[in-house]
Amino acid sequence: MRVAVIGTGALGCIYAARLARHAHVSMLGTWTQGIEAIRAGGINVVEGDGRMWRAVVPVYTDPVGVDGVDVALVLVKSYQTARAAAWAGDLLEADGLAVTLQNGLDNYAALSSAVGEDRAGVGVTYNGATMLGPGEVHHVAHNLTYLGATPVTEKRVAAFAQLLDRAGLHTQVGQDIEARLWGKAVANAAINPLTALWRVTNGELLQTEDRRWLLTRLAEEAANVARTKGIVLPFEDPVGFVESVCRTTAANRSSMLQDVERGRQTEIDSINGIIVAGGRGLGVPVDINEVVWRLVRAL
Ligand code: KPL
Repeated sequence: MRVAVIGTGALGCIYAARLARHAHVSMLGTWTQGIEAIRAGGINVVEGDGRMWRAVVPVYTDPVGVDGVDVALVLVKSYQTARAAAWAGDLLEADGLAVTLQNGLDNYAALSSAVGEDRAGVGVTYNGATMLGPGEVHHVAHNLTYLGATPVTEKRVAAFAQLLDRAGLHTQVGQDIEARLWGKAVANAAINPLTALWRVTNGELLQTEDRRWLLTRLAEEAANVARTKGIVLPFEDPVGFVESVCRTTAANRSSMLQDVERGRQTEIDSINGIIVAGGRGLGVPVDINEVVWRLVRAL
C-alpha cells in the first residue's frame, strides 16, 4: 500500500515511522526544521521503555513529485486542515482514501469537501506522543486507533486498519465514529486546555482537588452538549472516561501543551470553541468551557 502522511509533528512521525516498516510511506509538511531533520537523519522514535529506533522516510513540502497514493493520512493541526485536504486531493488515486485522525470536530467536513465523501474517512487516536525535537519523537502511550467506515468506504478502511495493526498501531473499525469523535472531544476539551494552562502532564491533572474539579466540570459540560445533540457517547460516565485517558496517557504532554510551549497556535477553537458554540445553540450550559476557551485563546 502507498501511504502519504501529511503532517510532520509528533503523531505524524509516529504513524509514518511505524507504517514505513510495512508500506511505501512518504511524508508531507510545512515545518522547515522538522523536514530538514527527517531528511538528514530520518525519524527517531523513542519507545515508552526508552528503546530508540530510526525510520527513513522521504519527506516533501508539496505534493508535486509525489506518486499517487492509496491512503493520505491527515495529521496536521486542525487550523491547517484546508491545505492538507487540498494536498490529499492532489495525491489520492481515484479509488484512494483520505483519513483524518486529528483532534477536533471540524476536520472531516473540510476533508470530505476537498476529496469527496466516497474518498474521505475519519477516526480518532488515543496514542500519546511528545516531540523531543525536530524529527525526534517519544511514543509515550500506545493506545487504540478507531476508524469509521461507511458502506462505500468499508473495504478500503478495513485494508488500512489491517496495515495499521501490522505496524503495531492497534486499530478497531466501527460504524459509531460520530460517537467516538465526540468521546475523544470530551477528553480533549477537559485535558488539553488544563494541561496547557498549568503546564502539567496528563497524569498530573489527577493529582489535586482543584485540577480534578475543573477536569470534571469541563468533561460534564462537553458530554451534555454531545448528548443533547443526540449522540450516544461510547461511555456512561464522562468523568471516569476522562480520568482513564489521563491515566493511560499519564506521562504525555498533551498536544496543546506542546503547542503553547512552542508559542504556536492551538486547536482550542476546534475543540472547546465548537463545544461552546454547540452548547449556546442548544441552551446547554458551557460556562467553564467558555472560560478555558478564552484563557487559552488569550494565552
Ligand atoms: O489527544 C490527546 C492530545 O494530547 O491531544 C491526548 C489523548 C489527550 C493525549 O495526550
